Amino acid sequence: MKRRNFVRKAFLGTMTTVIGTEIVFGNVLPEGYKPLALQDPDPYKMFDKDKGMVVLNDKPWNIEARAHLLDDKITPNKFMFIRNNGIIPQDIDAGKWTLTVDGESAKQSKTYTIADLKTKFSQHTYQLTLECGGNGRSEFDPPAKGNQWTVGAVSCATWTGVRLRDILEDVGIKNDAVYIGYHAADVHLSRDPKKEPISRGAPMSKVMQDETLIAFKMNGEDIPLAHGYPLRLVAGGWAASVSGKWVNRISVRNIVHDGTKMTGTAYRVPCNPVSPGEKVKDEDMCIIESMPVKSLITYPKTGATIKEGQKLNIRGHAWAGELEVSKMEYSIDFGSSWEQGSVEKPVNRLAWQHFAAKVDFPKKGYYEVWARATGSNGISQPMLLPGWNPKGYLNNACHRIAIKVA
Ligand SMILES: Nc1nc2c(c(=O)[nH]1)N[C@H]1C(S)=C(S)[C@@H](COP(=O)(O)O)O[C@H]1N2
Ligand SMILES: [Mo]
Repeated sequence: MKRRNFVRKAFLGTMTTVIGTEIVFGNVLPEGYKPLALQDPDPYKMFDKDKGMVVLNDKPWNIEARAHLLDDKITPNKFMFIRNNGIIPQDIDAGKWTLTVDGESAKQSKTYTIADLKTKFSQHTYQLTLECGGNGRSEFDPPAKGNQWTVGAVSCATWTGVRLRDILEDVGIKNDAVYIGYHAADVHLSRDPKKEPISRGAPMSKVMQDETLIAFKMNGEDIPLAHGYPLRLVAGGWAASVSGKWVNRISVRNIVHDGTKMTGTAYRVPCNPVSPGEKVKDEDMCIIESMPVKSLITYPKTGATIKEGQKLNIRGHAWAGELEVSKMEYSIDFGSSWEQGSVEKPVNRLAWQHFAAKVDFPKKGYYEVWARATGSNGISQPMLLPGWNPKGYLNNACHRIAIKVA
C-alpha cells in the first residue's frame, strides 16, 4: 500500500510537470487513466517545431513549413518539414543500434554499430536539399490523394556521416548490383510487424556519389527523432523518399528494389505526359529520381505592403535536383516579362542556392512577384502547374507572392 501511494505521487508529479499545472482532484484520478491533455500531444512541443508550421496529418505525422519560414540559408530543425509514412520508432538506444548490409548482390552480410561506422570510415559534411516528391500536390486538379503539401515540404540542412560507398566497398559488392533498398525501424500504421511503412532505394550510380551519406548528425547535432535518429540515409537532390530515416538495413539488389512504395503508382509519374484524370497503367509509370528545377521566395512573406517609390529586396533559394541552378529571374507582370536576379553558387553539390533581386514597382496597386529558376541544362520552371499525374508529384511551378504598393 505504501509503495503504491509512492508510485501514485510520483505519477501525479510527472503529470503536473507535463501538463504545466497541478491536477486538482488528482488524488481521485482512476488508476491507469491518462488525462486528455496527454492523449492529445502538442506536435510543436513534441518535435520542437515553430508554431507557424502547419500540421497536415497526425496519423501519421506530416507537417510542412511556409515559404517565409524557410528563409535561413541552412534549415534549422524548427522549420524542417516532417513526412512520415508510418509510426515513429520509440525508445531508441543509439548505443545498441546497428546497420546491416546484405542482399543478393552483397559478397557477404555485415553488421556495424554506429561506433564502428564512426571509427572505420572517414566522416563528411554536406548541405543537402531534400524535397518530398509530393511537394506542391495541393494545386493539382483533379486533386491527388495524399498530404496536401503546398510549398513547404523542402529543406536544406547540414548532414554529417559516412559515405554509403565506403561502407559498400568494405562489405564487397558483386558485379550484378543494380540498386540498394533501405529498411528502417518505423512501424506500419496497422502495427503489423511484417509490414514496412516504406522501403525505397536508389540505383548504384546515385549510391556511389560522394554526397550519398549514412548520416548520424544534422546541423552538427544528433539527428532529431522525427528526422531519422540515430541513423539516416541521405541522398540529396532526389525525391526525399529515397532518404530513409531510422535506417537499420541496406540491401544490395540485383534488380530494381521492389520494397514498399517502390512499385505501382507510388513515387512514380507517367513516363509520357497524360491528360488530367487519365488512368495510367503501372508499366507506363516511371520512378522519380532527381527532382526538377524549382525555387522559393522566402522574403518577404506573401501579402507584404511596401510604400510607393520603395524598392523591394526579395530573396530565396533555388535548386535543380542533380543539376545546378544557372539563372534566376523574376516577373511582376504575371510572366509577360522577366528580369534577372542574382544567384549564388552552391556551397557543395546538391545544396540549394540563394538568390536575390531588387524589385521596382511602377505605381501603387496590387502585384505578384513570380520567381523562375533555370537549371544548367537550360530548362526553366513552368509558370503554372506542370504535367498532371495520378499521385500529384513534381509540381515545380513558379512560386508567387502577393505585394501591395500603397
Ligand atoms: N523510414 C522512413 N524513411 C522515410 C520516410 C518514412 O516514412 N519512413 N518518409 C520518406 C519521405 S516520403 C520523405 S519526403 C522524407 C522526409 O524527411 P523528413 O521528415 O526528415 O523531412 O523522408 C523519407 N524517409
Ligand atoms: Mo516524400
